[in-house]
Amino acid sequence: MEWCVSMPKLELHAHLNGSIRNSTLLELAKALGEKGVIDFSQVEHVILKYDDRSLKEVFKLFDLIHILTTDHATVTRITKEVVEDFASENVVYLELRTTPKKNDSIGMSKRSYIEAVMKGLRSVSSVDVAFVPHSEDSRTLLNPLPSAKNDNCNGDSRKKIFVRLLLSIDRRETTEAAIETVKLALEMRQFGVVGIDLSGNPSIGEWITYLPALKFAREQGLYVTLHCGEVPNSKEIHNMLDFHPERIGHAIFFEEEHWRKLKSSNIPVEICLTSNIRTLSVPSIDVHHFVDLYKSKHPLVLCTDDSGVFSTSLSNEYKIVANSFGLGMREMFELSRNAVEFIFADSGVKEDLRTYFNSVAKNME
Ligand code: 6MZ
Repeated sequence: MEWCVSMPKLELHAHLNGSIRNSTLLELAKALGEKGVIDFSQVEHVILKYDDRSLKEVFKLFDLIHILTTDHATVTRITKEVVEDFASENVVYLELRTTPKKNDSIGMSKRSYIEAVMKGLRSVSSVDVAFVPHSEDSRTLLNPLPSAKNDNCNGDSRKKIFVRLLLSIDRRETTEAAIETVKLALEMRQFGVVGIDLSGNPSIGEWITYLPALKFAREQGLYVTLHCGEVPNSKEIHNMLDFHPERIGHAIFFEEEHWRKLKSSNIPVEICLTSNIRTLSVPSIDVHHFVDLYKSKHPLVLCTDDSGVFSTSLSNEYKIVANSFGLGMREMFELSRNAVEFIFADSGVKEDLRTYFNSVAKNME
C-alpha cells in the first residue's frame, strides 16, 4: 500500500489543532507541567489514549489541546509542522481550517492568531508552500508541483504544496463573534483565506445563530463548508442543505429525505472515516455511507478531520478505503483527482492541479 503514500492527494477537511503531532503535544504538556500549570502525568494519559473516544470526550480533549497551544509561537509551530506532515505524504493541496481565538490575557486577537498561522506557513522549510494567491511568490510557484517523473524518487525536485485557509466558526460562538470571524476572513483573503467552516460540538448551539454570518460570507464571495449531521438533528440538516453550502463535512445521521436532498443538490461531502468510527458515530466501516455515496457517484473527498487526535493520516484513510471496499490503485487515484473540482482555491490553482494529475496519470499507463 505504499502507493497510498506516494499518490498525490488533496486534504480538504483538516482542523489545525486536531492535526498536531503527539510528540509536540507531549512536549508542550511537559513544559506546562514543569511550570505547574497542568498535571503532566494526567495529560499524558489523555493524549496517549488511542482507544475510541466519544464525540463528547473528543471535545474535552480539544479544550485541553487549546490550553497547550495558546500562545502565538506555538500556533506558528504547529502550523509549520502540520503542513510539513501533510506534504511528506504527498498532499499537494491542503485546505487547513482553524478557529481564530481571542485571549486578552496574552494579547491575542483573532487577527493576531491568524497572523501566527500565516507565520507558520512562511516558516515551512522542508517543502515549498504556495499560499498567497496572485503574488510574486505564487507566480514563481505557479507550476508548483514537481513533475510526475521526479516526484518522490529523485532528490533533485523539491516537494511543493498549495495551502489555503478556512476560518472556523465554533458553535459556542455568538452571532457577533461569528461575523467578526467572517470579517477577518475577508481581510485575510489576500493571504490565502478562501472560506468559512462551521464546526465545534454539534450538540451545542442553534443554526439560526450562525446563519447571518454564513449569509454574509456568501454575499462577500467566500466559500462555505458546514459540519452537517454529526449528531441526529433532522431540522438542522434540512436547514443546512437548504443553505446549499459549497461542501459539507461528515453527513452521518442522515435520513432518507436528507439523502435525497443531498444527492439532488450534488453538494460534495468531506468523508472522515477514521474520525467517524473512532467517535462511535458510525458502528463499523462496512456500514459507512461512503459506500452508498461512492456507488451513486456522488461527489466526495476522503479527509482526515483530526489526524493527531485520531492517529491517522490521509494515506491511511486511502488505505482503509482500498482495503475495506476492494478499490484498486487506479480507482483510488481517480477518487483523489476528482477532489480537485471541489477545492475552494481559484481556477489557476485548479488548472495546475489538473495538469499535474494528468501528468501522473500518463506515467501510470
Ligand atoms: C466538529 C470539530 C471536529 O479550530 O482549534 N473540530 N468540530 N466535529 C469534529 N469532529 C470530530 N474536530 C475538530 O481545531 C480544533 C477545533 O476544530 C473543531 C472543534 O471546534 C475544535 O475545537 P482549531 O484549530
